[in-house]
Amino acid sequence: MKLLVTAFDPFGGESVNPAQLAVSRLPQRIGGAEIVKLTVPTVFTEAARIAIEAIRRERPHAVLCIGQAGGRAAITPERVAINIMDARIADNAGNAPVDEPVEEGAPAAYFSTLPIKRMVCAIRERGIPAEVSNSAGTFVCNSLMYAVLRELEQNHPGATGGFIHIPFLPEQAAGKPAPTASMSLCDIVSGIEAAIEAIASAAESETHRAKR
Ligand code: PCA
Repeated sequence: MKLLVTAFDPFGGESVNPAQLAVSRLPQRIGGAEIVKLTVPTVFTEAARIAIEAIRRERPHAVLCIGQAGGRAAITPERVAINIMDARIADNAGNAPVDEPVEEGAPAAYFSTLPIKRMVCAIRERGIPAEVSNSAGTFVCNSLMYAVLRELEQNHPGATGGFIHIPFLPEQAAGKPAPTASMSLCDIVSGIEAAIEAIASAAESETHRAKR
């Protein structure tokens, strides 16, 4: 299977985005999946435009988007993306939409179509904290997850997609008031690899079932 993995550039005054660093360290193949990597800007609409362009070009079987959720203490596969943009801070182009839809007239929400519970189990089996998150927030990450799931539903039948939020790195937390949660890059990379193995093996059993 082919898996498109996206990450964001640094935002909100940070000099790194752990998602970008972690994705750049992923190998080219994980659990039988060919990994295609893409960095998108932390900019409303633009992130989705670039991701959708890559989906149309690469035709992946699955799409996994990854972003930083500073303050979280675990790797968190997201359950749902909602049709709202409500920014507390400006994105990297100075946009700060308030209570605007990602797409006018589109459904209120899309559920992740990745095996989020299996991903959480696989990450925990490596001794790394993980849990399902029921909110991807209302900033650029949520809007990218929403736009990707909508694109997959409308134009790529059979392809799955979803999002994982990851914590700050220790060096980011070190500059903030204690206690600020963080996770080592090594654990973040290992956790993402475990999640991708779960996605690949779920896709594999799906294919076997379809063939029978
Ligand atoms: N996290 C932000 C946007 C980019 C990123 O890595 C978010 O959670 O919306």
